[in-house]
Amino acid sequence: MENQERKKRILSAIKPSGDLTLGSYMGAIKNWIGFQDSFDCLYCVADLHAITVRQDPKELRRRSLEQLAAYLSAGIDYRKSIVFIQSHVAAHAELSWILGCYAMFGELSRMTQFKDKSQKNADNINAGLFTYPVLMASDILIYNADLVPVGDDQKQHVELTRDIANRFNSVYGNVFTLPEAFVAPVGARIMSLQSPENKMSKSESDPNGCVLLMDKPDDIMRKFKRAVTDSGREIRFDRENKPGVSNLIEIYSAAAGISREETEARFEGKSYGEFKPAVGEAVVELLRPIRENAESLLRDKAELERIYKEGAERAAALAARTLNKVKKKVGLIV
Ligand code: AQP
Repeated sequence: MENQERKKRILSAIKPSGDLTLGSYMGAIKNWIGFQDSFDCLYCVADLHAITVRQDPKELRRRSLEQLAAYLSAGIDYRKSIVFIQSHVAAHAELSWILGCYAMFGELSRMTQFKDKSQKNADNINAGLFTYPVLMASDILIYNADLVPVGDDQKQHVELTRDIANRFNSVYGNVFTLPEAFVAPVGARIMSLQSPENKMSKSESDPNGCVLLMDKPDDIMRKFKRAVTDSGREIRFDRENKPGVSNLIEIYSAAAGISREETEARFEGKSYGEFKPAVGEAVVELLRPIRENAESLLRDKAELERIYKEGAERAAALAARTLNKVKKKVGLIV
């Protein structure tokens, strides 16, 4: 209908550079599920971004499929949202080349993630690591996404995407929608179980600090029983002075769907020894259906393939429109 407003479009991606964690689920994927009713959503497995750091090819393939299965089993509905694998839509890489000609060396050099990753991968500071934000800009702009749900570390890249889009639009007219970083109103920030001052992340070196989405119940329980707390006794939320306990409260509250205060009240007078396994059990129950559904999807390779191919086709159709327009604008023969 003509006067019906178009839903805002969301694009979000996670790169399969490690196994998904409880943090990726509680901080990102869980929000994605909720967005599906109010927004027009595209969710992608950013495998091209993953190869900016050297990957074992077999592992990368396993993780890409596992990540896709996890999206679906967690509640991303491939009929509502477009779910796809980045490298299946060649237009991302094509647009990325063009946009690279509108991104400045100086601004790319200022990206903090580039600086961090260069330090961590001093023996492989490749050009892909440097132009990573250009590919990300292409992922976003090719779909004219309005909103990009991101963690803090990616906000700078969304700003850069806007700068590139603005620069392009100022020469060629209104080609790209200017996207905004979207910080979801709810969304837990989950810290490592072993060093709660650091974010739980898929590249964490201590396996006990990080709960994987596909972890079995025994592993989850073991990790929570070993979780770092503090020398006090109270189960009270205080990030600064009690980071370990506060993180466990955050996790329990998110898993049980209650507030921090309710969690504190539920465990008032209980010891850490009682609290830690209770958090473990809540997480086991939260992740059980996701893992089981993902495992059965992964056994049905044909179905998974059907889903990602359909997703790629739908995404490619949208992407082709933008890419064609861009090519014409810059003077390529289409
Ligand atoms: N612990 C977390 N708490 C809340 N949100 C989190 N996210 C990740 N970890 C947490 C959110 O998930 C999305 C994907 O983030 P990511 O790919 O940057 O995940 P990561 O585990 O943090 O990855 P690494 O360790 O930084 O891996 P590499 O080095 O390969 O990039 C984001 O929306 C993020 O906010």
